Amino acid sequence: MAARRERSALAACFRAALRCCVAAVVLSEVSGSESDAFRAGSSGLSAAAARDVRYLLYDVNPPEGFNLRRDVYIRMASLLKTLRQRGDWVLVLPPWGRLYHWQSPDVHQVQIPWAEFFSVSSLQANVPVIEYEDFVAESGGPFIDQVFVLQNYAEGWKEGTWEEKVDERPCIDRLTYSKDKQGYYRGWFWGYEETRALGVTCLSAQGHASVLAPHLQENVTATSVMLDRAETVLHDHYAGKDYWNTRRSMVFAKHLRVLGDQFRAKYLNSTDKQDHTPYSEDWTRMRAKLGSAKGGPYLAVHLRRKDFIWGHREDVPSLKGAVKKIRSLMKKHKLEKVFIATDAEDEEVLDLKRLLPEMVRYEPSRAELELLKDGGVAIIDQWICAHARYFIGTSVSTFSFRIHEEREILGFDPKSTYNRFCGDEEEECEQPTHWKIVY
Ligand SMILES: Nc1nc2c(ncn2[C@@H]2O[C@H](COP(=O)(O)OP(=O)(O)OP(=O)(O)O)[C@@H](O)[C@H]2O)c(=O)[nH]1
Ligand SMILES: *[C@@H]1O[C@H](CO)[C@@H](O)[C@H](O)[C@H]1NC(C)=O
Ligand SMILES: *[C@@H]1O[C@H](CO)[C@@H](O)[C@H](O)[C@H]1NC(C)=O
Repeated sequence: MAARRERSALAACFRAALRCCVAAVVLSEVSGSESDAFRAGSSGLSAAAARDVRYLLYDVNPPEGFNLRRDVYIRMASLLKTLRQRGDWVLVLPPWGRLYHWQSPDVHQVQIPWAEFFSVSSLQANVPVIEYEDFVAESGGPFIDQVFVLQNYAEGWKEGTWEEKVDERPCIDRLTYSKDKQGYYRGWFWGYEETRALGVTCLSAQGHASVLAPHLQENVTATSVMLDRAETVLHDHYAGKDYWNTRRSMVFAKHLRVLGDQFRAKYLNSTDKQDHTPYSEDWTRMRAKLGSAKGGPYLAVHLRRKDFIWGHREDVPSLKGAVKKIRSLMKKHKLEKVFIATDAEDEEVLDLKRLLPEMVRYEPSRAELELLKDGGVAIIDQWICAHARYFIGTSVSTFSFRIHEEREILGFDPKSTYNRFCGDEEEECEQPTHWKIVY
């Protein structure tokens, strides 16, 4: 109880400070476009204190990669839309960091705001979202009222009787949260050590994301609710209109697109004008006709290695096998240049260069890497792959899947997009599915 009081006192204090801050802005005589920009940013703050805002936060199982996390965002945005049918919910963007694949040494890769990778105003044109640090500022401090750790049902489900359901249940796995001396729950919280939760319980959930909505609306009164292990719930309607709206709103941050475009122009003779890939910052206006994009005069390849080859998967080619396929595609499509995106170890990249000396790669300098981080570099690779005349990716890699979607948005002929390498000995090499945009 003392804890709760302390928390509300702190919250009130924060709110008061905010109101002062807002008042100060109103009183001061900022003028012109600058003041408009500021108002656009701060109006959310002043309004939040007056509104009955509720916050939805979430996190994903730590081992999951960047591109699966992008997919979980789509599920949460969909849940948020359902929640907003009854209440003023806002989605809090989970800071990026501590990802298993982001291994560049000595680069600080935690507490990364979404704005470093995505255009937040584009996301906001789909659902109301705020960065975590804005949540802390406007909600009254680094406190989350209630964490629900999502899990399956201990008993599984009876065969042939799939039903959608949600129930508070005892935790199946050991909790990754523990109580501190004051009775607050401490946990990872994206690397924000001062963040605390007032309650943590486990919620068994089976079904699509919006199956959680009635529970959060009717049985939970907490203002801020965090769903941990959010990947447990499924898409509401995979590849439906709502899915695509959210996917289309995930516009890459402008600085990353600019760097990718500069690279295309400089090394690949590729510009939007020549390639028929006009882009609008406003995704609601992007509606390229299928087949209208021509793409730059190069073949683009996503060659996923590391954990994909350690398991000796039969659907992933040897380097030799990949190069053979690359050469045959270049010949077939009369392309002289090939762009390679890969997570291969340095040694393997050297082997690849020996087999394919003409290959082009985006290799950031140390300073660029520090600035862009592994996530930004990966996005630039994806952006360049998305603009090629022809693309071939790696079997069941979410990194490749995100490139498919980006090319679909740009209006490429599906034949030039939904391609993947086959394993050297793979007999039935099924190609990726074409998912058409629903506008
Ligand atoms: N720059 C760059 N990084 C890559 C490439 N392929 C993989 N990576 C890195 O490796 C990570 C793993 O790929 P992800 O697709 O995000 O991880 P995932 O969600 O586990 O997906 P899978 O590819 O399906 O494993 C990416 O997030 C990148 O950090 C690439 O071609 N270029
Ligand atoms: C709310 O909780 C009650 C009691 O635990 C439960 O019976 C009911 O189904 C719950 N309602 C929703 C919408 O989850
Ligand atoms: C670049 O492409 C254009 C047409 O798309 C072509 O006319 C030009 O010769 C190319 N330049 C180089 C250096 O290859």
